[in-house]
Amino acid sequence: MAILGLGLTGRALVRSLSPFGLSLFLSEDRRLSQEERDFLCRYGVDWEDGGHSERLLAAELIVPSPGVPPRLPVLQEARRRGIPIWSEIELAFRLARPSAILAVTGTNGKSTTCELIGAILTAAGLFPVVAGNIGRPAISSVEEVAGRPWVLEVSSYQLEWTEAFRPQVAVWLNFAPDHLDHHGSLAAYFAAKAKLICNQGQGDVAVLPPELLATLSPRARVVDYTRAPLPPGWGEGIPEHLELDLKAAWAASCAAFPECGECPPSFELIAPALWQPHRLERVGEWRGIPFIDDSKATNAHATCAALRALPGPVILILGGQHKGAGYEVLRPLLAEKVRHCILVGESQGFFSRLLSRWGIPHEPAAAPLDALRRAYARARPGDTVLLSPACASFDQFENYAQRGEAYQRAFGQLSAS
Ligand code: UMA
Repeated sequence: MAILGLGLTGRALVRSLSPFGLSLFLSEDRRLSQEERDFLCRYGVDWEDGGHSERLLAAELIVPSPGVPPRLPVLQEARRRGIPIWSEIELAFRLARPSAILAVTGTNGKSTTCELIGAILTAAGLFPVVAGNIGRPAISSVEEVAGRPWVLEVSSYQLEWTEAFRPQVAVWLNFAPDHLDHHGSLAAYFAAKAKLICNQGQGDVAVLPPELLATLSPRARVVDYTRAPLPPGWGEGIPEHLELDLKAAWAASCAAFPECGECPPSFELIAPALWQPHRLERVGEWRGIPFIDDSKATNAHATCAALRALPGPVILILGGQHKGAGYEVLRPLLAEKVRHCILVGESQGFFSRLLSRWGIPHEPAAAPLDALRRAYARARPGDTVLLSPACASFDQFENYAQRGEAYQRAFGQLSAS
């Protein structure tokens, strides 16, 4: 078996599969560090680095990491030769024996919804395991999840290479342009997401919003989560996008385990799951101006949700790695709520041209301390400084969490100064 990429997924695959005595070959695009070579050696894994060669084509099965683009020539060739290509989610699905699978996808709100389902099922005494794109590869939880509910966050990158993956309850929260650089087109991105429900049949449930129902014909029973009533006392006063995540989580939990609906837990047990790190996270206040870390907003729609949730005016830290989608949806909210934008990352030039056209004041900064200094210099009493970049983090950081942590550290430096 060949594994492409040695990130979180690649490492989890090596750890989980090597005890089975399989012959594993790992292929990595960049040069591996000494620590990574030692890791592979320890598990008896053969490897190549600095690119993907035709050696991959000798494998009986290829498992690409989610970030590996589907158009990679060697993957195309493997497909042409009929070599099976499965994502790690597909492989984990075939190996695990959970009591039920509740899988969540969508452009935004996936992680929050998964954590909420986890909290609801935990409160019902069902001992769920939450894994997937949320940061813990599904393959790592295959043994632990036996006989327990499996709550999986699945991205379009992971769905792309699925074949048999079939959750009993599939939640597709929303759809907006994103990841066009990876999938190549909006239609390909949509098709990858749609694989979440394509193997479902009678007895399964698809939890969807009405706008997706108009374009899909699920075989599973459909629940429109936007109309699902919440138990009394749940979610009062929370931002609209979180209320939708909560409704989806409640609908999914009740669909998988109807007993949840008979005796809803107290909202206090569930509420902590609404507030994810780096998702509208209030870091602190300096000179009376709050700083909010929304590093998890890696597309324009997520930044829109953040701007809607805040009263304004906002000094917005924007930019990073552009993923090919448009930003037009941001325009009215920028005009309404944003006093000034601080532009960071490799997309600086792109945003500078766009915001000049839209008449939004902006300036470039070298992230993160310089960006925060500039943001605070622009802020007036009553403003909020918001990091909600609408872009991926991979131009400067390993992931959105590392970006959020870097800004939180910089805020600590600034407020101590
Ligand atoms: N690599 C190659 N060849 C390539 C491309 C990459 O060898 O052509 C190598 C890279 O050099 C690197 C490794 O692959 O060493 C990285 O693999 P990866 O990018 O798939 O990252 P992982 O560390 O395995 O993390 C992945 C998800 N990453 C992506 O989808 C980009 C994580 O989601 C997920 O938490 C993790 O698996 C566990 O399931 C992150 C993400 O940004 C949070 N997801 C996107 C999103 O939520 O919008 C989809």
